[in-house]
Formats: sequence, structure tokens, C-alpha cells
Amino acid sequence: MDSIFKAIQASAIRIKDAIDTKDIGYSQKENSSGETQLELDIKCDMIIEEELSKIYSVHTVASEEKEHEVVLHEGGKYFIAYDPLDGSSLIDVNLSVGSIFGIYEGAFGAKNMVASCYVVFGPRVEMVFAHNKTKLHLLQNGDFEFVKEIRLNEKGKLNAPGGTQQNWEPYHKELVDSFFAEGYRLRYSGGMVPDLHQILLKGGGLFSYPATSDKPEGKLRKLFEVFPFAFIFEKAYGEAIDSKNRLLDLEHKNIHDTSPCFFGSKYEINRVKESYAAAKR
Ligand code: FDP
Repeated sequence: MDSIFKAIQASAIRIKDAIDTKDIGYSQKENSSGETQLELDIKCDMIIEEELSKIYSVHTVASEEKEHEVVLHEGGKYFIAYDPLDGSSLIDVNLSVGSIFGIYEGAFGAKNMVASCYVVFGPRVEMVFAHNKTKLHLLQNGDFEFVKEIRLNEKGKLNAPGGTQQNWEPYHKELVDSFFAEGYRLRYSGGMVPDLHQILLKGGGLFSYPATSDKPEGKLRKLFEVFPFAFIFEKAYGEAIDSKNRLLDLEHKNIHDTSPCFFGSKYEINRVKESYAAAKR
């Protein structure tokens, strides 16, 4: 596991350099979700695959930017799903972006997740790695240094509601509004990594990306985004559900499957469960 952690750190340093210096123009290609890829998306994907291919314990990788999985070492035991540059549409306006990694043992699947990690590329580069605990590291002078363990409070103050409001179910809008009525503050940049990072570091709150009329299965991808963050939130004493079920109990059929998702501290997640259960009764 330590060698994987080091390979992710090496990728992060190279990605930071690519973000700072490389062309961010659109390529002629689309990813499997039908989004036009940036040259930078492709570059970051390549960097991560190169770094992970140096680690013999990595059996297979799956990338949000690739249609199919790639077998790296038949004898390895880890299956790593990664989103090389999440929120890359925010690059041209210079908002924070991130890379996300889900580390599975034996095969891809929520029940096989053994660790997860993300890197935020903001004014500073930070890495959060969850194995037994959720730990924050900061890139300083070319090295990632441990900063602290991340622990959520029982209740937070931030509300990050994703998805197009026009397409929300009325009961979802009521739920979001009820948090604002309780004094919660809106914090939403449109990048999953910085939005969830903010909730983790400010002690709690709610990030939601619900089922909507145009996206009944949600937008965010299970293996690359939803399961890794679910693991991180649980190890930080928070919770992560699809409105009813624990995200890490969900199955997937295709590596690019999506799910509605809610991440937060215990108080907010209980409120989500109660209001969705009442709406569906
Ligand atoms: P993006 O499309 O810019 O890559 O992963 C998809 C994602 O960003 C997440 O980072 C983000 O939380 C979400 O989409 C934002 O979606 P909305 O614009 O629909 O809120």
C-alpha cells in the first residue's frame, strides 16, 4: 500500500506541473461519459497510468478517461480506479481541481475497497489518504508532509447542493432549503474534490448530487468518485448514502456506472434519510 501511496504522490507532483504549464485546449476526443476531453485530461491520465505501472502490486487500472480497464501486472492484487482530473472544466477559470483514486483488492467493487485518496490542486497541493484513518498531507518543497487526521463533527454548517435545480425533485428542493433555513451556508464551486474537501476540513456539512429528472441515476461515477469519497467520509466519522442505502453497500455493473450521492456528517445524513423516506412513503 505504501508504494501505491508514493506512486500517487509522484503523479500528483507531475500533474501539478502539467496544470501549471501545459496547453489546456480541448482535444478531438470524448470520454465514456460523452464529455469532450481536454488535452490536460489525457495528459494526467497518462501520468497516473505510467506511475502506477511501476508498482507490481497493481493488477488493473480503470480511468474515468478510458472506456475499458487496463491490466498492468497479472500477479498484482490491487485494482485502482481513478479520475485523473476531476472538475477539469474549472481549469480555464482557475478554480481548484483534483484527482481521485479508489483502491480495491481482488476486483473492482465497493465491498473490496481497502483505501482511497484524493489530491486537491488549489493555491496549495494537498492530499487526503484514507486507509484506517483519513489523513491530510501537504506538498511542501517537493514532498508530501503529514498535517493531521481529519475528523468530522456530528453536525456541520455548509451546504453544497449539486445538480441543476430545475431538474430536482420538489422534496429534494425542500430538503436543501430546510438546511438554509437552519442557518447552513452555501459553498459550491462545481468541483467535487474542493467542495468535499471544504466540508471535510471545516468539520462537516452536506454535499448532495441527487437523482434528477434528466439524470435519474445521478451524475457522479461510482468507482472513480462516489465510492472513494464514501470511504474517506466513513473513515473520517461521517456518512455517505444514495438517499437511503450506504454507498459502500452498492453494486456496480459497468465501470462507468453512476449513483445519486450524499456525503456529510451524521446529523445531515440522518436528515436526508428521514426526508427522502417521508417523501417516498
Ligand atoms: P466536471 O463535470 O466539471 O468534471 O465529475 C463531474 C463534476 O465536475 C464534479 O467534479 C462536480 O461535483 C460535478 O460534476 C458538478 O456538476 P454540476 O455542474 O451538474 O453541479
